Amino acid sequence: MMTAPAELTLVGDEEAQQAFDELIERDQRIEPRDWMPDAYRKTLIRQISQHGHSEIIGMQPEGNWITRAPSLKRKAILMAKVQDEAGHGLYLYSAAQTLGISREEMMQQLISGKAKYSSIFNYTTPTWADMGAIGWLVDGAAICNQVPLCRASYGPYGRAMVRICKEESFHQRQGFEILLELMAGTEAQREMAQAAVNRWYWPALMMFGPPDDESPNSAQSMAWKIKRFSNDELRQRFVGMLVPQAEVMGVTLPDPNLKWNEERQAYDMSPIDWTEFHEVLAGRGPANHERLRRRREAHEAGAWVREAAAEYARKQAERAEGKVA
Ligand code: FAQ
Repeated sequence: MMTAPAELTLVGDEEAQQAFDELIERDQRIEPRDWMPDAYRKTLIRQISQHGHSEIIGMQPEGNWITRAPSLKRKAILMAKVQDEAGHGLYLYSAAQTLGISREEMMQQLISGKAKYSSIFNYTTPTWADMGAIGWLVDGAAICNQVPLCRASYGPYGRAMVRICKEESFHQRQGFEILLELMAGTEAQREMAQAAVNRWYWPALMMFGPPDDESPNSAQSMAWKIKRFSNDELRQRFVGMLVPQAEVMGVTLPDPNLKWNEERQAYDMSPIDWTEFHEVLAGRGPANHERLRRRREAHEAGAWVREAAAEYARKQAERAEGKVA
């Protein structure tokens, strides 16, 4: 008996879904050519592209200090870090492209203001100590969040994360070292370091996303083994990492209620001001407007490079076909 094509598709999808579920269950990787549910593909495109945009926009707060770094050595280190961030953006865009979205589409979503990127990059960097606080707190939070992502079920994302995390470790270290040096300096330098830590501490805690009971994507992303830990679990782990490091530096974490809880084996802390987080996500943070304006300008200024590269590729292809001498 002949099987109708519609039935064939249905049976095929069921089998494919089962094969997908088994791969996830056995903790194996989903690769670009494997069948995957549409919702899995969409959530990966959402998370990976937002992550890529965060790296690209994240170059701006530090880019602001490249020309004003206090020494040649500091300038070289900062330039290398910001270049790493551009590289991370590119790996992430490449990983997202394997899911069927183009680079152009992602860039349009970013510059039109439709796409999200991490709230943290909408804060300003008024002093050199902010470079230390970004490295220590922002890269520190990024590592805490991203090390588990090295085991994300989607192969290209997990593999990109391995290299990114290695580089983030150097970034975190350089931030720690900037603050350590300032804390060993004059009274004014110590005050500058403490003020930067005060500015970045709460926004860095918000990087992990809303509390678990207000995180619409977590449960499904954890079931698909994209995320391995919840937002609150990672935030708690991050605070636990910071406390001994703050002691070494001699900076105070700006939370009067931060206290070790023996019973929970974790730090108790003050509630986070989620109104601020939602304001930043709604485009009303200290630097949202400026970040997007700069990104649009850079995109427009780079148009000639993209056009020249496309034209060169076209000529190369013609040559290969023997049309042009
Ligand atoms: N900012 O349901 P959930 C870096 C959104 S890279 C803005 O919990 P999910 C390196 C979320 O997208 C930093 N939006 O979402 C560097 C969702 O919106 P949607 C970026 C946020 O995805 C260092 C909605 O809220 N890292 O720092 C934020 O399960 C120094 C509901 O939230 C990554 O992207 C936020 N903070 O969990 C560069 C890591 N939090 O899409 C330069 C990968 C949440 O439904 C200098 N991403 N939202 O409209 C992740 O791990 C996850 O996507 C989370 C959010 C944990 C960020």
